[in-house]
Amino acid sequence: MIPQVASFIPGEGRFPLDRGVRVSGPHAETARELLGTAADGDGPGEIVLGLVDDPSLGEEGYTLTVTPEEVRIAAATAAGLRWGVQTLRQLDGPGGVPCCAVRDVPRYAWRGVMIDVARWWRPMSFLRAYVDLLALHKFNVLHLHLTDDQGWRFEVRGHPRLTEVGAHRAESSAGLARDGRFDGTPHGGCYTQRELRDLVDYAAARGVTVVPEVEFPGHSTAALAAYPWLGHSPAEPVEVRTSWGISSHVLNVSDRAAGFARDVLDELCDVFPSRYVHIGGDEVRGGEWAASPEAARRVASEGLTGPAALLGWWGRLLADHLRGLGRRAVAWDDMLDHDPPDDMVIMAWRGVDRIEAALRAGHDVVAAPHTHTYLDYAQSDAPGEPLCITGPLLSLETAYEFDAGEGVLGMQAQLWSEYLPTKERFDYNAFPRLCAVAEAAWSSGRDLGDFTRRLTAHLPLLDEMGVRYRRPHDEGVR
Ligand code: TNX
Repeated sequence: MIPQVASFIPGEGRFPLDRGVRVSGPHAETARELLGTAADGDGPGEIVLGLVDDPSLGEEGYTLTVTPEEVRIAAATAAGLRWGVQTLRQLDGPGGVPCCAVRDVPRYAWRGVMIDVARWWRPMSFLRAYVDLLALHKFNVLHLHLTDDQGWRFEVRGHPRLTEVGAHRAESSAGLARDGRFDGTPHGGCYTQRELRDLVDYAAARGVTVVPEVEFPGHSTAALAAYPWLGHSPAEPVEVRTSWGISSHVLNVSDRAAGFARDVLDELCDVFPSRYVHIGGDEVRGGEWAASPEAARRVASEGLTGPAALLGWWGRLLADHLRGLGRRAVAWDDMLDHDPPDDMVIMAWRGVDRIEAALRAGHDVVAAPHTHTYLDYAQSDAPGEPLCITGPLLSLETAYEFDAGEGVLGMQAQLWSEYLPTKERFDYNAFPRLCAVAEAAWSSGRDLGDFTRRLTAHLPLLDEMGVRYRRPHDEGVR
């Protein structure tokens, strides 16, 4: 099982989990779908789901009892029942499910995976398959990075050029030339609000909340290409970026740009019911603000210390607006240096010390340190390893050993996608390290040897799900 359960007591015998097994109780339908059992199963075996009033199970804990005749899953919530079903699914092996008694509760409330669909658009089938994989590993947040310099993927009805113009870039080979895989053809794609609503529902049925991210005020070249009046050089419009790295362009601080951002958030909140909404806020270059008379006026009227503080102005503006919509803003930890509102959730990416700094400042924190959770980094320096973004080596062991400590809301893995243009490349970077992150996020203890053994037994399930993972300790396979 991955992630490891809190307690497991083995019993005698096995429960045969075949198609004819009857499933009853709340959420039986999703359970049947996950377990592949028939809707009209007529026994003899039975799986009984039941809600119980047991506060010690919390929001997501469950118990699972397997005897040769019957499986019982009990939880205080629908979420707990779903995780119990995922455990049952993982326990199934040749001859059935081994009899046992499991009691399990997660360590952290936020167990996330960020998928960057801005650098490369992915079909909905890809995202659904990843929702299935997240749920299998008991992740409960899919953080969707919907916009960046290289593409805007979220349909905004009030500002249609965001996707008409911003969802397409002139060529795709930038930064991948060394890989020799790209032919320089254009790249583009976006998601309609309808498609995204369907994804939200699909994920919710599996216990996964989709937390959307739209990036302000940096990483916004695609929006500037769509609406040049958002930027600093409307007479010389920028293009949707075709190279990676940090752009010098940022949104301006006009009332019109602020209104635009509010419009986007209104539509975003309409599509995504998540309590949390990510507003970006990372890697903002202040050069354009420093040279802008409009920015100077804003700095003066707001009594700010200088143009750099305009990042905080943006953060407060967006967080206030989201609060009015009953939501909470999440931002990358760059925001921490610019007086963010107390209720802003900080996603600490720049190092473990940023987790501590954000906690000290009294924020809710999601730990996402690049050294341990950036799965776009290479996992080996073996010669046959595919080209990855420049960064420290991040082995399976490094991912596994990360401990986010006490006091954080949770932790998450990042799959920035610059160098992961295809599903094969994405899978290869994601797995099996996502298994390690799943365990770091759910389980309280850590035992690398035991994890490695369980992982070996787990890989056939990933094969079955069509995942093109990197074989652990198999150097340079593709
Ligand atoms: C930094 S982390 C970024 C992303 C890149 C990533 C590549 C963060 C908030 N910004 O724009 O994709 O590095 O590793």
